[in-house]
Amino acid sequence: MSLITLALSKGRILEDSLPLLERLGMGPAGDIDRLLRVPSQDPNVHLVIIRPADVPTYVEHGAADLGIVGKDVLMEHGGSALYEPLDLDIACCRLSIAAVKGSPYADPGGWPGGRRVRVATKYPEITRHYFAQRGEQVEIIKLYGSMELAPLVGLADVIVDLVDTGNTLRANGLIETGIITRISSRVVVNKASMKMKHAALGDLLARIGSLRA
Ligand code: PRT
Ligand code: MG
Repeated sequence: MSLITLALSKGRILEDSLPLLERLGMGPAGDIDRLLRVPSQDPNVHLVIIRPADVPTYVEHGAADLGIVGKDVLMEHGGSALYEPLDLDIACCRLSIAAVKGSPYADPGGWPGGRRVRVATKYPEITRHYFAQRGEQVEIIKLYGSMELAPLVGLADVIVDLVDTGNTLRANGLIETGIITRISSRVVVNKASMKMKHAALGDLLARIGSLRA
């Protein structure tokens, strides 16, 4: 049996992944608040717990054989260097466009003309692609967090951000004006690992798949 390394996205995806891993007999066998690399209850599986945005990189380079990561992060990372065999249907949300309620940018009839619309987002690649496909030339303002603040202080006209309940938008006087895509967490697999550890990974993927069926 080959040793398998599974990369987990720290934060809310980890929270949603843990019950799944427990049911697979692969829960962490160590202090996940301190350790970055933890053995699991399965002696053949090791866990690495990293920033969500780093998961595709670890798996792409084979530092982890597989990983659990948000579709938002995968889309922003781009490329087809990874297999994406399973949708886990956890940490679900949507990637949406939002504007200040009552502002011209919240008007369903369309944005005011005159100058390029400024879009604040943590997802410049997805955003650029989305608006380009619609023939809209936008100015993208890359932020690392608290996108909701940007239109309130005049840094941007609209934001592209993840929305779940909509409470954060509402609390900040923003309104969702469009949905770019639905998001959930996916299993991604390194292509070389899939060949070299075919039996072990195939078995593991089948077990994960049967869990969610
Ligand atoms: O720490 P680091 O910057 O590396 O990552 P992070 O802070 O983005 O991680 P974390 O723990 O927030 O997890 C992010 C991942 O969880 C995303 O990549 C998504 O795949 C998934 N996810 C699911 C979400 C949400 N739901 C979500 N609601 N990520 C973020 N949110 C935020 C959103 O950005 C907004 O600020 O929650 C707020 C909106 O929630 P509602 O319920 O008020 O609408
Ligand atoms: Mg964070």
